[in-house]
Amino acid sequence: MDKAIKPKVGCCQRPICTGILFVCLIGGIAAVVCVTFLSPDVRGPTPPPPPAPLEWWQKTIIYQVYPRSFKDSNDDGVGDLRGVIEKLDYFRYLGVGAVWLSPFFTSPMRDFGYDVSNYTEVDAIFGNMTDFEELMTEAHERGIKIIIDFVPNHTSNESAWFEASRRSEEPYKDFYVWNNGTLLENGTRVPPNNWKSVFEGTAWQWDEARQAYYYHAFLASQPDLNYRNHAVREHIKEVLKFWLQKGVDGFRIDAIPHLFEIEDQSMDEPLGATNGFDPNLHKYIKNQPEIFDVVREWRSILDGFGGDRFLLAETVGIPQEARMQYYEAGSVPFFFDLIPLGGKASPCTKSLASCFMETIRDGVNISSGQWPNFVIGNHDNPRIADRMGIQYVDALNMILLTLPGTPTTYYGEELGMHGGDYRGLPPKDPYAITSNNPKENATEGSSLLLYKELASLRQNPAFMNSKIDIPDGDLNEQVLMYGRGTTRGERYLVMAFLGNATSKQLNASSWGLQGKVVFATKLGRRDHMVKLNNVTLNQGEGLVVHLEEVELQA
Ligand SMILES: *[C@@H]1O[C@H](CO)[C@@H](O)[C@H](O)[C@H]1NC(C)=O
Ligand SMILES: *[C@@H]1O[C@H](CO)[C@@H](O)[C@H](O)[C@H]1NC(C)=O
Ligand SMILES: *[C@@H]1O[C@H](CO)[C@@H](O)[C@H](O)[C@H]1NC(C)=O
Ligand SMILES: *[C@@H]1O[C@H](CO)[C@@H](O)[C@H](O)[C@H]1NC(C)=O
Ligand SMILES: *[C@@H]1O[C@H](CO)[C@@H](O)[C@H](O)[C@H]1NC(C)=O
Ligand SMILES: *[C@@H]1O[C@H](CO)[C@@H](O)[C@H](O)[C@H]1NC(C)=O
Ligand SMILES: *[C@@H]1O[C@H](CO)[C@@H](O)[C@H](O)[C@H]1NC(C)=O
Ligand SMILES: *[C@@H]1O[C@H](CO)[C@@H](O)[C@H](O)[C@H]1NC(C)=O
Ligand SMILES: *[C@@H]1O[C@H](CO)[C@@H](O)[C@H](O)[C@H]1NC(C)=O
Ligand SMILES: *[C@@H]1O[C@H](CO)[C@@H](O)[C@H](O)[C@H]1NC(C)=O
Ligand SMILES: *[C@H]1O[C@H](CO)[C@@H](O)[C@H](O)[C@H]1NC(C)=O
Repeated sequence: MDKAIKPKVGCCQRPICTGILFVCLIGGIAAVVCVTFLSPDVRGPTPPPPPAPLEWWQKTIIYQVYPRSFKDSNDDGVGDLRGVIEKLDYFRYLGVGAVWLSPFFTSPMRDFGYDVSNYTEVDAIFGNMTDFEELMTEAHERGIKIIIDFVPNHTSNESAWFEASRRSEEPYKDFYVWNNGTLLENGTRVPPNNWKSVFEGTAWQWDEARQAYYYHAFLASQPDLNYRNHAVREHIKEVLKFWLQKGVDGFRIDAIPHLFEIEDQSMDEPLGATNGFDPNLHKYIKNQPEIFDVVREWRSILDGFGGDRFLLAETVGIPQEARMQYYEAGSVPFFFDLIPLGGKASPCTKSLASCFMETIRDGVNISSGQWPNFVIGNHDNPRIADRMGIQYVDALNMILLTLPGTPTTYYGEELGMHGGDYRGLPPKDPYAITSNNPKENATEGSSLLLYKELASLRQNPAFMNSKIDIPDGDLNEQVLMYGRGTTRGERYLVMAFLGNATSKQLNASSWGLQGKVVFATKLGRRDHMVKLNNVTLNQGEGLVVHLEEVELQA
């Protein structure tokens, strides 16, 4: 386009081209019209339009609360919604603007609430609907948004929907994925195919009442809903509307890549397909293209309640292209890839710092206009301190809160908690953040105060955007380093030593001569100047350095 325009301009500048000036003029006008109206993006020197103002979910930290083990308000040994209400001031103190609540819906709790028997009812162990409504009001009064978990893929086998479906009652008859199975010559009935559940064994469960198999991607007590059935989709939309009317600000959608299986249930999966989440092995039961139509339908329901409602999709084990499709359908795909790093099952065998760098590169490899997000811990995994090392916890919190996009913190990580794998334990309140808190926040340099400082630092526009400067290659494979800033404004260098040595000296002169430390995980460094050609970092130490503008000689 540019090349086509330039010769015309040149022609009109010559003195003896009056004869063809008219032609040039027409051509020029056409070019201007063309450039102005058809392809505004090639106008070269015109500055880009100012970025759209950020939505609330782009400006906040999301704080995940698992209500069952968070705070027990009535001493029955189980955390509850009133417990969450009691901690709302703590969230504000921390600098967290949005809370994501793990499921609190009626459930037999065979999968810790991820087996819902009634989507629109509060389970009695957590309280009642009045408590939830009060939570919404109290949170909103403090400017805190509430995101709730939504488990659309399957219900509990104790759901009224499933009970009606196994009796073949309309409209619930085809609400689930039923199959008569295959009758062998010797009279034995077997499942229709070899599909396996994520947890264990065949994904097909024989149901005596209906005399058919039902499909369950997870536990046998979690029959999958049949999203090819229009009535199911309508019922689920009603559930979304129910909570939107209660004022919820968004949903985190569980296990969404599993929403559909291939329509032809006679298809066996490739041999060798095992349990688990490997996307390459489960090509018929995961990541089906129909998912995005459903996500779009949900997006439009949310938009009916205001365009700023947030849709966060849990998407473990999806290919990169699918990530783009989730964005395009109006959701934000949760980027999980930092979580397994450093652990026993880490997919990355390099140093922790190199693995983080590589994974962060993937995390921000999205189109402009798409908003990144990062998370390092959640309810499905041991604590960061246990997986990656307690000595790195503060630096990892620093990384999470200084990366571009929206960070999600699993509750307790701001205290550097560890040992919290509660799965399979009898109901109790293992964490009692209350008792940790006064001790923690009274101590200067505690994980909590560092977290609070970071939460405040990331309010700076230099951090609240989707841009990151990642150096080419690794300057040092034990030190994670990246730059943050606005296009024309302040710039910051984030650095963390994630290696094993007690300390590390490095030359970061490619970032400038010197800078002022605005955040440090260790006491005593804050507000000091550092010479970037000779920085010493102790093990697990993280710094955020305000880079000094280098004065150019005129
Ligand atoms: C500790 O945190 C509570 C909020 O949970 C706050 O009210 C209190 O002022 C904090 N104490 C200190 C010493 O920062
Ligand atoms: C809900 O529970 C609260 C206690 O948390 C109680 O005061 C209230 O009466 C209950 N509301 C209903 C409708 O049961
Ligand atoms: C869910 O619970 C609500 C309130 O108790 C009730 O009105 C509704 O019928 C229940 N829905 C199902 C599907 O059981
Ligand atoms: C499954 O079996 C029932 C009888 O138990 C029969 O009515 C139904 O047509 C069968 N479905 C299919 C798809 O063959
Ligand atoms: C029927 O055949 C299948 C497959 O060969 C076998 O696994 C099963 O045990 C047989 N059932 C009976 C009752 O013989
Ligand atoms: C639900 O499934 C579990 C596990 O398979 C089973 O123990 C329970 O009896 C089932 N409940 C109903 C109502 O079918
Ligand atoms: C970014 O993702 C695309 C796929 O969407 C891939 O082709 C490309 O190689 C990735 N770029 C980097 C730098 O990883
Ligand atoms: C620290 O050293 C141990 C043992 O050599 C190694 O397994 C671990 O990966 C190292 N940790 C980091 C963060 O490099
Ligand atoms: C740091 O690296 C730069 C560029 O490679 C080099 O010019 C400088 O001498 C180094 N400084 C020190 C103190 O090693
Ligand atoms: C870097 O600083 C340390 C002290 O922090 C000093 O011992 C060392 O000599 C310095 N190295 C260079 C190359 O200036
Ligand atoms: C979700 O439901 C579909 C059937 O509609 C099933 O294929 C998939 O495995 C289920 N996923 C989960 C996580 O339950």
